[in-house]
Amino acid sequence: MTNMTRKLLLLGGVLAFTVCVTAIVKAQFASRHDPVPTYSKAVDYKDGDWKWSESKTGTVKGSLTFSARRPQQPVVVYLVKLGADDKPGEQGLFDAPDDLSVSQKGASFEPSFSVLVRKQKVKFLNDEKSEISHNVYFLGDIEADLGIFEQGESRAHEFEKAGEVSVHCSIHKRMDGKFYVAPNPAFAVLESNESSFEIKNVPAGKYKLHTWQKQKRFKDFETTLEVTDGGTAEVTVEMKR
Ligand SMILES: [Cu+2]
Repeated sequence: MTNMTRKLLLLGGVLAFTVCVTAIVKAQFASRHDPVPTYSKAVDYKDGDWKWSESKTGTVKGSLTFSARRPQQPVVVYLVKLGADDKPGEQGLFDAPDDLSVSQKGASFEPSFSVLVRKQKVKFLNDEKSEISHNVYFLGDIEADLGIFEQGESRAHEFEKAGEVSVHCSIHKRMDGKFYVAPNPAFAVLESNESSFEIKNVPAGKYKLHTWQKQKRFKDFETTLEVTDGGTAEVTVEMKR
């Protein structure tokens, strides 16, 4: 082997190694910072998901502005339907989306972050390769303890209430996750690189728009808006310190 060949081989090896490491780092980064919301497409559904008595629907379109650098974390924009007295009213009937399955392999929740909608069920699987028991309990706006369950078992919970949920395991202190349960399907999840949203097929009526941040660096914003049949309500969501 000539010196040149040796150098080329070495260079090739280093290159392959770098590509490999980059891919691994990227995958890690993706799982930590690019959560995959299971229901982020808001009301872009097949017929019948929103079983409101009226079929009049409109769109809510908006953009977010930030008074300072935003964290690499998603922001959820969601609508709460108001009643005749301008207080939160019935949120309407809608089909719950498919169950979300959460793996517990390697003593970590995967996905560790998700935006759900009320009535959605989450199934926690103890899919460990060896005999490791897990527990699941919730803290926050929804509190519950699903008990301890062994390898191969699972526990499910249906989220009736909207709000923020921290997910923990009493056995493994470092196992944690976070859910945000939206009150109805009229919401949008904006990843850290997104600053505009569109929520379609929103039943006509008055709403309060709110924000929820995975990392609370700004004051949450809220405003009242009206959705008219075939109309588009435009809103600027100002996230300030
Ligand atoms: Cu555990």
